[in-house]
Amino acid sequence: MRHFFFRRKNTAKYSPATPNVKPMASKSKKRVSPDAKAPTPFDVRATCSKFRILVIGKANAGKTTLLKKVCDSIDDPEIFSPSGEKIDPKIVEASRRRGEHDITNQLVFKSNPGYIFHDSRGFESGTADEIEQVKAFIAERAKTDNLSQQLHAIWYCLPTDTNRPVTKAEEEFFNTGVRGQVPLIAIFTKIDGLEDSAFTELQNAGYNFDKATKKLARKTREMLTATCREPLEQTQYPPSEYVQLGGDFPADDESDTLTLSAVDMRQADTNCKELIKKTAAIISDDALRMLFVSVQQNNIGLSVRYAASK
Ligand SMILES: Nc1nc2c(ncn2[C@@H]2O[C@H](COP(=O)(O)OP(=O)(O)O)[C@@H](O)[C@H]2O)c(=O)[nH]1
Ligand SMILES: [Mg+2]
Repeated sequence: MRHFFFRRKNTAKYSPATPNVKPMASKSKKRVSPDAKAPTPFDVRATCSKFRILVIGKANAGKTTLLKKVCDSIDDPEIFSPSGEKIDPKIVEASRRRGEHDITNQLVFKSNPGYIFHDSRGFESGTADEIEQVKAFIAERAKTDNLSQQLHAIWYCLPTDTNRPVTKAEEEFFNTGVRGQVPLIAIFTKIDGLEDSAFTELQNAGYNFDKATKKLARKTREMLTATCREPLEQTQYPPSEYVQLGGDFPADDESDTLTLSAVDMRQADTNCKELIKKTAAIISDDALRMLFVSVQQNNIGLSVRYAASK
């Protein structure tokens, strides 16, 4: 029996955690805070009702899968121009095929319109132009005093199922301080793929099936540290935080009894709680953190409603 037969139950199709739901009201309600000094989500929403995130990652890094999960959506996002006009997805698809990609477009999921995402396709080798483009976009957003137009966080997706998860171009991104003051989380995706490589390495090293399975969590964590985390930590402007999607390996170094498995984020029972928790933790501005939590709480509310109706 191949080891992943019992670890993976449902890898064939993306299966959503919740169905798509009606959009929540986007207009902020004016409420008076009981404590006038402390900002509440309602106060913040009066000037900025959306949390704006730049998502960076090569094609197939798992960005769309992640965003759908965060927003509890099975549908693709709607696309809006920088001035807020809705764009026909077919036009975007055509330009994507021609190799163009517009980072300034705003992606919004009907199921959680509290988020605005900007999508950047990441950096392959020799993509100095693309790094410049992202740098210009971040710099332009940093210039504005308008909180709702600023970038509030960057989610940088790195697929771990490749030989070199952190490319030279990506090291350059982190060495040249492109992100400025915007908090950035490095998100390691496709950990289940890394785990498969770890299993192969263990078997190649002579471990039988049972032994390899017992050592798997530790080995995967070691590979994650060596090939993903350390190269980023050694850069001049490293990420503010790190999250591995679907692979929460405890820091138990000596025992060989860790049998936790990584999960494929396409599975229905996966979630992004760790990413949400860490994103909230790296937002230094109190008011913005409150906005983020309130945008996300709407989502948790939706999840709870869905669970109750099942
Ligand atoms: N094995 C595995 N595949 C995934 C995972 N997340 C997404 N994928 C698949 O990887 C491919 C690219 O994902 P997508 O979210 O479209 O990536 P994007 O191009 O960065 O938006 C799709 O076929 C997804 O179904 C994961 O956690 N594990
Ligand atoms: Mg995508």
